[in-house]
Formats: sequence, structure tokens, C-alpha cells
Amino acid sequence: MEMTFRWFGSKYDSITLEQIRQIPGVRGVITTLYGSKPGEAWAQEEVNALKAEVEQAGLKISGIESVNIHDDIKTGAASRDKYIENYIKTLEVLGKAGIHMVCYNFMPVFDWTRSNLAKPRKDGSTVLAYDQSVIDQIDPEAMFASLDAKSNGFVLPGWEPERMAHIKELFEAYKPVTKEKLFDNLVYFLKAIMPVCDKYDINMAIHPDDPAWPVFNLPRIITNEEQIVKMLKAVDNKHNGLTFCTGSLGTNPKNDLCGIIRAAKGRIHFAHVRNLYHEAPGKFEEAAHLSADGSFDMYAIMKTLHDTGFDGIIRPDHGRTIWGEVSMPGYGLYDRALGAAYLNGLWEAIEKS
Ligand code: DNO
Repeated sequence: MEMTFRWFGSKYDSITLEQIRQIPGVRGVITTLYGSKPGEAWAQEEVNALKAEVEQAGLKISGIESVNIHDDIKTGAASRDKYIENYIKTLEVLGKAGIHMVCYNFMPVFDWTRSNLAKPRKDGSTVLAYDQSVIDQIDPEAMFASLDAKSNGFVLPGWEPERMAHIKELFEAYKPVTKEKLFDNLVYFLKAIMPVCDKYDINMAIHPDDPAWPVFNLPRIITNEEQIVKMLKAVDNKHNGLTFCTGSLGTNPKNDLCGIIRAAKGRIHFAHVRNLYHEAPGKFEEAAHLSADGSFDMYAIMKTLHDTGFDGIIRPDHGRTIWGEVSMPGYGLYDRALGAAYLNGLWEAIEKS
């Protein structure tokens, strides 16, 4: 198990590499060329420069989150092959830089969705929260505006203004795309990139849909064990794997998180481990990583990862905003550092017992 920490790059993040270097047990960062747009081929020099910057701080790049996928690939538009070519070029660049794990998602239009970026909790912290009844009342543009207004000035991953500028066209483009079609388009993409992944030993780790159900009537396909197994089998190559994300899959209380770990055994290349508190169906808020603070049994999750031989990359996920920190919502230093320490503690205890 390799404990890592997400870092958006010195131009975008409130947190420094020097701070990350001081979190016990964290030796790697998960990063990206945050300014790049989906569909672009990344330049070798830029990736090499990012790598050098991280290494100068005594850390390494453990993986990329994310290399985002152009919507034309997801909708299966005629131009998809051009964007897949660019994706392959990016993977080549990463492979040449010695980077072997790439997290991506196949969610239409949006990435993760929340109705509130700063919901107060009893302990005085604030957290990201979701309430389906609120989402049902607003349209996607209003949603973007409200998230943008509460992002503390940071660009939120998956909610980049360029993407939102085309929101109407994007919704049009997805009209004929059923769940089945979206799945086929994912398989088409994966089959096309497997040769370059084989060549450079790059583990692709698809991120589950968050929340794990359709939002704004857009199809969603990586939502439960059945769909995950179907995806792994459709392209049965070790390099086609999963980001096991408790916070995303766990939005649906029917998902058995430990069961999913067992079902995806050997193909989990990346784990996002955090806790959620379920208030009611379709209504949840994020919590501290500690089991007692939310609805998940974090010990059981870490134990199942351990017992199924997980040896991939892991990171704490969204944290609460605590101690007056101003950061990108969910991505402050303090609570995620507490999360990393807690997960490391669970892992050490599991290994020794
Ligand atoms: C949200 C993140 C997601 C994730 C992408 C992966 O906080 O978990 O934005 O990085 O879905 O492509």
C-alpha cells in the first residue's frame, strides 16, 4: 500500500509540497496538469517539469488524477478517434516519465456533484453535502454558478469554466446516448488505449460515478458491483482497472463496499478512502475519515483491501474544512492529513495483528 496525497500543482493549490512532505507516511503525490483541457495531448517537457518539481521536494508522482476524457469520446462522436489518438500520446508521455497509474472518469458532462460545498456540522467544521431534493430543483447552469460562488476562488476539478461554457451543446450531444451506448463507448476507448498501457505498464483506474446514480437525467455507468465487473470483463486486461472510491460508491447504501473490493480483486489500482454520513435516501454529507464520524466501517474497508492483497496507491479523500483553513472545498491540508494518519494507523494495526 502506497499512501499518497492529492496535489493540484503550485499554481492552483493552497497546499505546498513541503507541507505534504511532512505528513507521516506520505511519499507520493497524485497530481495532474491542472490547466490542460480534455482532448489535448500533453507535452513531455511539461510533464517532466512537474516531475522535477515534485522530486525536488523529496516526493514522487505516484499517479495522475485525472487525464480527463473529451466528451466526444464519451458520446461516440465522429471526432472521437482524434481525441483518443491524443489520449494515447499523453499516455506515452506519462509512460516515458515513469508514471504508471492514471485515474479518469467516464461521467457525462459533470464530474462529481454536490448541492452544498460548506455544510456546517455539529463540530463547527464544514463539509461537502448532497441532497437530491435540492438537485431536483435546480438546472445544471444554476448549479455551476452556485458551486463556483462557493469554491473560495479555486477552480473545482470537473467544474472548469470552459466545460461549463458549452453546457447546452453538451446536453444536446448526450440526448441519444443511452446507458448501453455510453458503456460501449467506454469499451471502445479502453480497447484503443490498452496497447500503449501494455507497452508502458500503465494502470488505468476508472473513477466511479459520484453520486452513484444518474444526475440531471444523464446516464451513469460505473455505479455498482455489477457494472464494475462488467467493465473489467469487457476489457479483461490487468491495465484496465478501478479507482475504488468509498465516497462515491458509498453514496448508495445498497452498495456493499467490501463486496466490491472482493469482486474487483487484483484490478484495484488506486483507492480513495473516506467516510460519509447518510442522513436519508439521496441525502448525505461528508464526514471525518474516522468510522465513528460517519456511516462506513473504515476498519472493515482497510482490512478487506489488505486481505485481498491490495498493493496499490491509496489516498485520503475529501476532508472537512477545519481550523479556519481556506482551501479548495474538500481539499484542505488539515483534515486530509488527519485522514492519512488514521488510514496509516489502521493499516499498521491490520498488518501487525
Ligand atoms: C472529486 C474527485 C473526482 C475525481 C475524478 C477522476 O473530488 O474524486 O473529481 O478526481 O472523477 O477523474
